[in-house]
Amino acid sequence: MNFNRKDLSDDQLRHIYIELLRPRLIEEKMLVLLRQGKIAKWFSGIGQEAIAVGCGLGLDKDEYILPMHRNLGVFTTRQIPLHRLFAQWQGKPGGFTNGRDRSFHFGTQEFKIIGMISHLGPQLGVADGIALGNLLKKNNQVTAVFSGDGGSSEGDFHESLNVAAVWDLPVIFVVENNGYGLSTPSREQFRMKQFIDKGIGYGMEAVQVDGNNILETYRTFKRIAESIRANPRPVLLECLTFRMRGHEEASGTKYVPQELFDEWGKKDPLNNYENFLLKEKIIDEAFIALNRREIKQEIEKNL
Ligand SMILES: Cc1ncc(C[n+]2csc(CCOP(=O)(O)OP(=O)(O)O)c2C)c(N)n1
Repeated sequence: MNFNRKDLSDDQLRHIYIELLRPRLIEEKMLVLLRQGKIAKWFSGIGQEAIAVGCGLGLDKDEYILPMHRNLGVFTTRQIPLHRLFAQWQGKPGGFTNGRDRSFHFGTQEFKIIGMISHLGPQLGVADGIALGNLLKKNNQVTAVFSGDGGSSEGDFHESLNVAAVWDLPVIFVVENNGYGLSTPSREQFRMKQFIDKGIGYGMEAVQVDGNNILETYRTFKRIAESIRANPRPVLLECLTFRMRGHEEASGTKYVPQELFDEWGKKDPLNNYENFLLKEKIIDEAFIALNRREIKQEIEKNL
């Protein structure tokens, strides 16, 4: 994986590293809590973190993001206090839905995150509505909404992209193309080669990015957001990645060939970025150990 730092300072590169590390360590802890029966279910984003983190860092804090079930990095980059997230997932008071929900189906106006709609596709239309409001208010804000490759087979995907194109709505439609919609592989889901090819049909700019390369995702979100603020329009952003665990923890991964895990394991977003920073001497082993320790302490303190 090639990383190009361009104009990013050492401090910025280190900050991005910590933002990428945090959701990974939170997830590892949640997987332990799941085994202990302290949370009911978990949708893992391990291996896909660079997309949510790149989005959270690339947009302004007052711009709406509509994440999905694998986008923990959106919540952590918005600096939501961890005790509130942990309370939410454990169905405790102090979360965002007063114990009524224990998954990723929650939002928070305070942090400009709209809760995922379980039916997947409909949330793209909600992003259109927010973007229309922004357009009418002329506030130059961008909205980012996530869909999986599987979710894109729902009719709402077409309707939402089409109207956004026709009305020049300032939305980034993020497609996390991870090759599977639950157990259905892409080849049984659609015939096109890549999502950016859909851009032509909608008359919409479409950009493809290595979704595991944090500098690429961050920079692409930032660049597209700046461009949309100046010139309101939708952009389709296809992020190529892979789901390294099951759809959710109970459903297993028997249907995924081992070669795919081997291939994508080598493209792990955190390991690759860490190795790049080590090689460039921007961080050292002591920095890694310190930050891992600090984040783990932060997690324990907030449980
Ligand atoms: C209408 C509807 N069908 C099925 C589901 C169950 N479901 C939730 S997520 C999901 C898989 C979606 O796959 P994809 O969009 O590729 O996202 P990924 O899980 O790969 O991140 C399914 C089948 C649902 N929530 N709503």
